[in-house]
Amino acid sequence: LINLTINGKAVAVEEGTNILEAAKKVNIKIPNLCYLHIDDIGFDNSCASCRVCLVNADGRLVPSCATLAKAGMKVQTNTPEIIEFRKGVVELLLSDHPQDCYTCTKCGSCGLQDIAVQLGIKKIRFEGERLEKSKDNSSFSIMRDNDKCILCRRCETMCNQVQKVGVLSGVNRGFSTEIGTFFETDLAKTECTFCGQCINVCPTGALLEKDNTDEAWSLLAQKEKPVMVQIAPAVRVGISEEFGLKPGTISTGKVVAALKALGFDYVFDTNFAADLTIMEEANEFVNRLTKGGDLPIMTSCCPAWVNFCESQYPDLTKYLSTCRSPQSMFSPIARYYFADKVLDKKPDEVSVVSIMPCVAKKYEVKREELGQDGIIDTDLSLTVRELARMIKSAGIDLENLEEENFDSPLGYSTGAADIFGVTGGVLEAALRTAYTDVTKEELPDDGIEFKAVRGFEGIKEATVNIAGTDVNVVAASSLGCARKLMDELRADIAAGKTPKYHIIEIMACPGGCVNGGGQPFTNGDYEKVKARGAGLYVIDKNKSQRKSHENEDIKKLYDEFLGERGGHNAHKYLHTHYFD
Ligand code: HC1
Ligand code: SF4
Repeated sequence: LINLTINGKAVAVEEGTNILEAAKKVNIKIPNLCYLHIDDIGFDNSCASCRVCLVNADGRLVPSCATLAKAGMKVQTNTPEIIEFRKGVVELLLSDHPQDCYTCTKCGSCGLQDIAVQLGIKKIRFEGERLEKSKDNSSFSIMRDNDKCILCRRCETMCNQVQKVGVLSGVNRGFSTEIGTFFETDLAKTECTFCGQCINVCPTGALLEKDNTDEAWSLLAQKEKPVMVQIAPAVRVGISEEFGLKPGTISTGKVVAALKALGFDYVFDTNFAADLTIMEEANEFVNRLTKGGDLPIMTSCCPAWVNFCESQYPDLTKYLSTCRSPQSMFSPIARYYFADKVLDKKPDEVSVVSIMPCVAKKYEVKREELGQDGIIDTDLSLTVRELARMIKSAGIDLENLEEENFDSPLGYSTGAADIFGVTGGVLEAALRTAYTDVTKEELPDDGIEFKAVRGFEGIKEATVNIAGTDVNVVAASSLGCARKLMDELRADIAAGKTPKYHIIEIMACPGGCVNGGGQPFTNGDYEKVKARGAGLYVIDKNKSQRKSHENEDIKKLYDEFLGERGGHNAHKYLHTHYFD
């Protein structure tokens, strides 16, 4: 341990600790802006670009995020000189920042705004040249506005260090420095997966989801055209934080009530389609296992992962399950089954909106293969943050709403569906049904929780014995972890070895959809992500049915509309193909 003093207080820290973290140990908070460290996912942004966290260490002004604590060091964090210096730094940042806080989407959750308030900045003393920087609205998922970028480099760190996609980096020099892409290519034309993790760490409004709330209001205004809405598993735990509730609070009934209050005609559940996904995916796995098909089977419900696989590992797309994601299974069922059978409407006489914790879902809904006869299956995909904004602007008091139930029949789901929203959950849900498909027996109640694939480590492995066969499974979250597994798989195939795993689950966002690029901002607090995941496991535990194949409404859907699992109609409405 290293002993030093900070503002006269003795502190002992491990070697390699920076001053900023050392100060936290004695409850001294050093104001900072660009610094962010998320231990659980290996994210460390301590490039000291903003200089807000300057302290005096042994007589020298140094950035506390990028300076390691040393034995005997004497640190001052809040002398008048330092406070004045910090104010100056923030004023300089503000002097080159658009002054449109009132209309900026990030207003209220902006790190720059927060630090200006915290430091009590009342006026900006500096005026100088301002450069108009680039904007990029080329993708369906992400908006980039470099005028609002403070060059903190968090997005770059996320994309390179954690996601290992490598799309974003600093370009140009000096005052002209910007965060950009290779040759300033539009984001839509790069290998960006639209995972949105860069948005989640951006302190300002420089990176945001593409806002589709205006289109949503327009759909709601068309009274002659019913609007159906589906909500993803991780939405019911994610949205709570937007309304001041504790992370992980289960808000299912309140979101349903809020959506009804907003004017959605039918409030359904993506979970219903998650159960349906398991019916198809478990069937596909068992077929591949017993008939010598391509193994491992890789889950395909995460659209950023699918994008990543298509662009970085096109040779491995044949291992992806051909199942569409639950979002994209739900919409054709809503359009071609519910609209027709229950509403007596044509597929294009209804609208389908999804609420997702994700920005890549906005891209997924635009994929041409996820529609037919010129009708796009899902009209719009909104993030949790967009939904929260709509609820707030309608003056709906979510916290005090009386809970309501989903509409039927596309609103019922088993516990297997809820856990889709957390890393390892799709795999666990698939095992619960694949086991029964192979053995024709039910897992005992105390055997349905596959604990080895739970938790927030990036890669979790297990071996499950099904009818005498050892099935090796693995769940990975983050694209960096995905890359590791894909490199291993590629190497095994090249060496003529049997691949190590039978089933691979991949979620692009660390922790899964509970940490999606469309969830409420956590400011790097990974405990919030864990609490959301724990909330989903509670929902699962409290459900009377916890295996997808027990869902009676799904059975009815096969009887009345789809026919056999994996059959002709199932392929038409529930499966897809990939680009390689
Ligand atoms: Fe997800 Fe999925 S779990 S991808 O993480 O398979 O977004 O929540 O909706 O489609 O069900 C996201 C979450 C979500 C799909 C499901
Ligand atoms: Fe990188 Fe994901 Fe951001 Fe794209 S969305 S730039 S892949 S972090």
